[in-house]
Amino acid sequence: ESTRKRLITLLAKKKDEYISGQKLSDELNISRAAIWKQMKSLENEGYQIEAVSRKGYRIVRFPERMSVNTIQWNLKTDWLGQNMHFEEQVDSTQTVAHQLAREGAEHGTVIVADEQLKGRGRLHRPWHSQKGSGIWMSIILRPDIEPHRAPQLTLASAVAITKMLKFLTGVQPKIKWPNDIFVGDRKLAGILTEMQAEQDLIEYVIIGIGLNVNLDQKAVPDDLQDVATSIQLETGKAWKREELIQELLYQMESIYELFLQQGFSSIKQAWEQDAYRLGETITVKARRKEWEATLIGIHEDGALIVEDENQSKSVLYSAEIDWKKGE
Ligand code: BTX
Repeated sequence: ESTRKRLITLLAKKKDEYISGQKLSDELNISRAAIWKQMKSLENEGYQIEAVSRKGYRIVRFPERMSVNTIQWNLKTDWLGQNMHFEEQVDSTQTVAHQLAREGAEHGTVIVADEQLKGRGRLHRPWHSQKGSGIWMSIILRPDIEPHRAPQLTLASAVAITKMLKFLTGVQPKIKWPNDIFVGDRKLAGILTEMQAEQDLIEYVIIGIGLNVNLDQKAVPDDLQDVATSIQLETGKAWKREELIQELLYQMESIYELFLQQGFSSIKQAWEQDAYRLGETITVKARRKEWEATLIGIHEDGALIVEDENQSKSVLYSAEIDWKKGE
């Protein structure tokens, strides 16, 4: 690691705290004059650094370009994202995550990309991941739970995303079972959960999150014009992705801990509170059939509960739901 990178890491650790020149020179093993020179070069790259006598140095503003440093700068998690990778361009952060997980990457490792060339959704559907316009991120988790519970992590992640959106952006998101976040009838975000497991042991789970942030109408591809939305389209302004990622990881970490300690049922209520078309008639596609039903909610274990016109209830573990045909 270069001195420069280590210097940024030291400065970036705490948002509002100063670090003394002496401490920096001890940790990096370079002279005070060399540190001053490094600071000047950082400033030339767009960092704004404040120097206060007897206190030390502090980063006030980061450059526009996203990096591990700009994301970790104000990250309030204990473990999630403390190990982080950032790539300018990848095929898919999922692929990178699988590779890292196989090589032993620790629980809570996060991979963020500025652009994906082959972003993917479920069933090999493509996920449009234009440069600089969204959060394209994968999270490696190593939960000590039975493999059949892994889909609950998708629902838990959806709750974390809605909490972040409501808290920071004021957008009113709805969770469409099992893995999408909608605003109105347009998709704002999608979650792709993949798992490597044996019999009754999870080796790792990868939670992929795609969230459209600064995508304006012109940038939305033709085939997604009626399908997709972004935070910018919903709020009329551009957003700093780092800030959203920091809050999202913070929400994810606390919901994950709740999930492990108290089980999925502790998240069920939060999920249903923001459920898409709860109590309304929807079209359900499952078990090679398609029918209209009322969306009742989710079961204690995360399964979808729907009720048909004869008041007969179904509990579904795999299904696609859509708004009522003809609407
Ligand atoms: P999904 O299969 O539920 O949704 C995929 C469908 O969503 C596509 O068929 C298309 O209709 C629509 N779609 C494609 N791109 C977008 C977009 N940018 N915004 C809105 N709608 C879109 C959802 O799958 C899960 C997606 C996870 C994506 C993340 S990004 C980070 C990680 N890496 C990776 O390759 N995938 C995940």
